[in-house]
Amino acid sequence: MRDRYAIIAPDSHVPSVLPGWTDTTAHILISPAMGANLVQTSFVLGPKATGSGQTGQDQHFYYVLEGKCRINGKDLSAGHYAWLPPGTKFEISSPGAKLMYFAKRYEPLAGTAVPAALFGDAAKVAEAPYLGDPHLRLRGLIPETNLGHDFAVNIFTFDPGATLPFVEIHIMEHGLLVLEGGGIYRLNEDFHPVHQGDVIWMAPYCPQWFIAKGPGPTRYLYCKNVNRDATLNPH
Ligand code: UGY
Ligand code: MN
Repeated sequence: MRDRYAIIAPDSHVPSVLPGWTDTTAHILISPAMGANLVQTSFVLGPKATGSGQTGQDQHFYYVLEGKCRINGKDLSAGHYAWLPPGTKFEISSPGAKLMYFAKRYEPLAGTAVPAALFGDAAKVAEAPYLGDPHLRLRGLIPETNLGHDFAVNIFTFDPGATLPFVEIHIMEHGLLVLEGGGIYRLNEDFHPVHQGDVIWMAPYCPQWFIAKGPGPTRYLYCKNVNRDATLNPH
């Protein structure tokens, strides 16, 4: 952990008991307690798992890594996801699943409606080459073209040896999970090997770059605040 980033590997996880959840092991990986403006939590749901509550002023995003679960009446399995707007009750049940969860305070935009709840399947979302590189492909799971959305969740796929095209420095903050493969992440001036299951927090303006190793593809799931003038809307 550094001031502007953290890499949280599975062997350091310590579970939390979360009110509203039964038969569930939760690891809160990224949170405001470390200076982040987002939350990223891993949920391992047992055979009798239930979770319920209210999104309140936040938006929730659930991505199914393994198994099956039901979120607000929709049946989801691996690769499926749910985005819940603020002010939404949620009811989750499962016979066993692993979920990755992201949440962020929703920032309303005057004159623009809050989008309705969204359910999807990552496999059905079209992949596009990133900045013209066919070896680096992006899937946007939330339609960012709707300015009502202030939070993007994407999946990046890198062929072996593919890289982010330049060292990024940007106001947006990321929470990230390596879904498959691995490589070397540059964060600030530091270079770290990362593997499947590793989580990375990148604060705003943290310099970031990545090169994927082989032999297979590398995929990561990450979130990003978008579509708001954060210079004028401090949290
Ligand atoms: O969307 C992004 O900012 C992305 N290119 N960043 C990243 O993968 N670290
Ligand atoms: Mn970035």
